[in-house]
Amino acid sequence: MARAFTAGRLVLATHNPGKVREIAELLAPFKVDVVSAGELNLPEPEETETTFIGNAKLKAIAAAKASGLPALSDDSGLSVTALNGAPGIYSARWAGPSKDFNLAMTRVEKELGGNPNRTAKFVCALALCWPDGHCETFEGEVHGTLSFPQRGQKGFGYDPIFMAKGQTITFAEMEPAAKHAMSHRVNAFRQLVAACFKTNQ
Ligand code: ITT
Repeated sequence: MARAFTAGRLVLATHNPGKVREIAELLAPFKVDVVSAGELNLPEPEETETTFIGNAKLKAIAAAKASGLPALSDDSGLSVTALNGAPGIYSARWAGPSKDFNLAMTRVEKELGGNPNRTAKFVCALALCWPDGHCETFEGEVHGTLSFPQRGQKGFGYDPIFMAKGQTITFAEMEPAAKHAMSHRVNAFRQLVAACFKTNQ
């Protein structure tokens, strides 16, 4: 059985403001006081693992040990079928040191070239880790297609080029609540809540 989250305070082990916003919104119905790694001035660990789950654990363990509080991390990315799953765990790194996602999305389009296969998925691994090193991990996905040029101003990262299956607008054109109804992050978050947050509702 998964370890229950019973503390009143949780560190969001991410330095990505888009993730902080989305995860804080998802946690809002629960009685949890949320503080981000940025607010605590925690260092950004190097992502040395080869899987989303591995990197999520590494980030949450680092934040939990540094803060003495349970920490929730998110390792996520875009996986493009015709690019053999790239950029995948390298999704943030494709944006370069200046975190320029125009650059990253242009690279995806360029590498696809004339390939007609535009299917892709977003993957999100969540890790909830405690200062003693214990972790609970969850993975969610949302399948869809890529669409160029970019459309929409909402969301973050690769949202302007991703259309979930059955949708005609990109994630960046959707209201946050609509993205929350179907996203990879929500999918993983629902599993986390079912396993660890039962007593907090
Ligand atoms: P942290 O490690 O501090 O959490 P990061 O941005 O480096 O921040 P990742 O290593 O997990 O995070 O990189 C994932 C990238 O994938 C992220 O920078 C986004 O560009 C992209 N991504 C993840 N979820 C996304 C979403 O819901 N919409 C659009 N892009 C997303």
